Amino acid sequence: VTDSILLTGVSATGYHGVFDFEKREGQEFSVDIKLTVNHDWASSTDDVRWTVNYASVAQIAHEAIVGPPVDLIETLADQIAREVINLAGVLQVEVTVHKPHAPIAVTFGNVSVTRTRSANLSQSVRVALGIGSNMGDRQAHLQSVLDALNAASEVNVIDVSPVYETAPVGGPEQQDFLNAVVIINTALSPQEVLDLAHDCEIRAGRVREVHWGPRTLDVDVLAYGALQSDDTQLTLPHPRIAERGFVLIPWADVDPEFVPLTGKTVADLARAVGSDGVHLTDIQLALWGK
Ligand code: PH2
Ligand code: MG
Ligand code: MG
Repeated sequence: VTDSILLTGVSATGYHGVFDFEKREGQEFSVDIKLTVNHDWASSTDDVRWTVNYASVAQIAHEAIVGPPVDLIETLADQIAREVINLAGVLQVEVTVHKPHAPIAVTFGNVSVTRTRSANLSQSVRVALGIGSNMGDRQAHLQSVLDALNAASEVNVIDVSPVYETAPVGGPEQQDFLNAVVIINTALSPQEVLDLAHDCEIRAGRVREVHWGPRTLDVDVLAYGALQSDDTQLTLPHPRIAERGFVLIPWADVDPEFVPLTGKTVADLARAVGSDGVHLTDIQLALWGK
């Protein structure tokens, strides 16, 4: 990802420094912050909720400057970096703290320190994918999703549910499905996850002939962290999860405590919908791919 947000010159009087007179009299501190983010989702929705609000970032920097005095600007930079990296969607942050009037006995232009922190991929967004197949080698099609996810960069495959054989819900008369749910952690944007899901479907030779008809492979994004979106391309959480045993039963096996809908865990939703037409198989998918 190469998108960024640059915020410069957040300045205020602070009382940081090694010397007593610095803590007593105070002086100007100025902070620059460079965020590495992913603009895909924000620009496609034009919605500030899907990006990092730079006003919140400025607020964090300002509060650190005017907050409790510390000795070193390194400490100040790190405090700001720690808080900013925890904002949802920040992949990396570079914080520079300037102390333009530092007590230095010779003429100088400026002095600053920079602290960089990266989001740990294992702390990135948790995504649930529902996978299904009812044509051709169904098990091989499901396995191909795990293979593709393992090969993708910025994706950590966390878990895969047991495989269930399920009666088709809706659509024309068709064969039973094999269904499972995969949990990944990823730094990809929702749009990138959707693109990856579509790549998997295409590689399995999917053709979209009949709406809700038989398919070699269907990969649905069930949830992207706590993101709620009514984008027509990608509604999140997936709009029909609450009615679908073939999604909820396997999902409850791998992430029962996750809360996709207000106040209801996956386990709650699975209990409510029941397991009619959803039968456990002994098929095991290879989590780390083949
Ligand atoms: N997918 C559908 C419609 N109906 N039924 C089952 N049992 N499994 C599916 O994956 C499935 C379905 C649309 O995506
Ligand atoms: Mg589907
Ligand atoms: Mg689909």
